[in-house]
Amino acid sequence: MKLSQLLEYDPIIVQCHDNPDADAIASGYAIYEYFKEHSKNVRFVYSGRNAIQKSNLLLLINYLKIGDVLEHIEEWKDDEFEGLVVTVDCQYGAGNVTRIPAKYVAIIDHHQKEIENVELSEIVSGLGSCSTLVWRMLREEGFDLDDIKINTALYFGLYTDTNSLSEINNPFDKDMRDMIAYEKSVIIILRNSNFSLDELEIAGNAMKNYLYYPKNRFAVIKAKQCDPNILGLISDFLLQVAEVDEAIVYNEWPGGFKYSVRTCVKEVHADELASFIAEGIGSGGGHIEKAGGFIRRDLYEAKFKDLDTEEFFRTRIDEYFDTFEVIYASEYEADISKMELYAKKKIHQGFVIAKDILPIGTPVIVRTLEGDIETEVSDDLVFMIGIKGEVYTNHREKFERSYQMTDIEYLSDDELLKPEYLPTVHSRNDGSVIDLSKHAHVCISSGATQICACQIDKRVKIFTKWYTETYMAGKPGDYLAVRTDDPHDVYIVERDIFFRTYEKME
Ligand SMILES: [Mn+2]
Repeated sequence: MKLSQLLEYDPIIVQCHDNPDADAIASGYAIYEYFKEHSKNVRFVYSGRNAIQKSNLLLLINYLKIGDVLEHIEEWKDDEFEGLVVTVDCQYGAGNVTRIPAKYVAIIDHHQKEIENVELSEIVSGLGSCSTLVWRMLREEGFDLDDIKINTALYFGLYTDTNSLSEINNPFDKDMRDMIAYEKSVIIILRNSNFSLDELEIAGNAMKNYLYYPKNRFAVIKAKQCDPNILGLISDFLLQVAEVDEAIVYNEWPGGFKYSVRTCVKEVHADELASFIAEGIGSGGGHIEKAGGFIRRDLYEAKFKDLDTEEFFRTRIDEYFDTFEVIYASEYEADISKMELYAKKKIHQGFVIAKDILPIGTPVIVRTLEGDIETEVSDDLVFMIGIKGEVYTNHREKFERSYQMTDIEYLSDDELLKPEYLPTVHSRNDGSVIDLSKHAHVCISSGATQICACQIDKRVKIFTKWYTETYMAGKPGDYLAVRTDDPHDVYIVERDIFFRTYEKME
């Protein structure tokens, strides 16, 4: 979606997520200014029980002179809004943003995609901040980015959303960090106004009363009511304790519990844990290392009656660990006596010989809808594009054994489903971006590939032989597959892809 597509609407409401953070305010404000510039009747709003309290957000609002512009509305009491609601740094319909009934809806966000059916959507999950996304969209429109205050706000949005820029890995984030002109002195003040004295006391008291569970190395802290952003600061701190691999900090609100999750081991993604905690009683999500969520009190009480909240978090997190089987493919011995033999159908797929598009030795990120894959171009590396556009890597020799190469261009083959985000390869040397699908050709599986497979009945995380840093998650109903010619090539195939790709051998 392009920003200019939204110009046909009027009036417009730009809405941040509830209890907005700096990224939501900065990106929302930049969009608001864009609409103002185009003479739209536009409002800039956020919800959540409380008005913004956090010190640096108040300073930011003051700096941008938007104290009278940014409206806090607890809930929408009027009739359906006749214009367009644009949610920024969140997705219309998701749990972290109060619903404003509206005739038209648009989404601009950088979190994992939660909401599927909104046509006017720009959701780019790989980005460190929504500010980056807005910066990119404004540049595409040729919008004048000379406004130092907007730039400073956007920079601060990226700064706060990437753990003080320490978690930047996306080239777009890097571009903005390196290219944008901002007021450094303002950033220094903002980043050093993270706590109020009251909050210092809340955080200090909370930290004294941690609960630690050595078996799975997690710690839980219950804090008093405070700005939800403080939960993140406490959990960032808590995670840095050597004994702690997963940190959960929460507090109670009349409507439920707000919690923040931090993780630092590759077996546990924070977004997954956060969403597991809230399953059926709220919502949770975020990024691999940082996430959060909200549990609704009414649903919690209906399900757990008067279970102590400390006890709830403890049992829920233990359940999370019990629910998963972790498989390290390179040392895994699959029990193939319980599996059945399948052969790969003669299906079309895409492929690119890596060294044809980048020099050997180039460190790259392959960006796909499913996430990023980090690897290095080698003499025998082959990028494969599966039937749903999912990307994985292969080795030349194995590839040639299992597939027949053709001259058909990948994009011109109608048999292949094209994903909404066409995979790209980002060189980590110079930030250049190559559209993988434009270089891909079609290959046809020779049918020689045979696997043993069985349906799984619990959640599985696999560190495959090829990606040892991040796991591939499987859910009950998916298939666990082992190649017959390589017992350590173990992977998960989603149920619907499985039946389109493999057929049972008699
Ligand atoms: Mn954000």
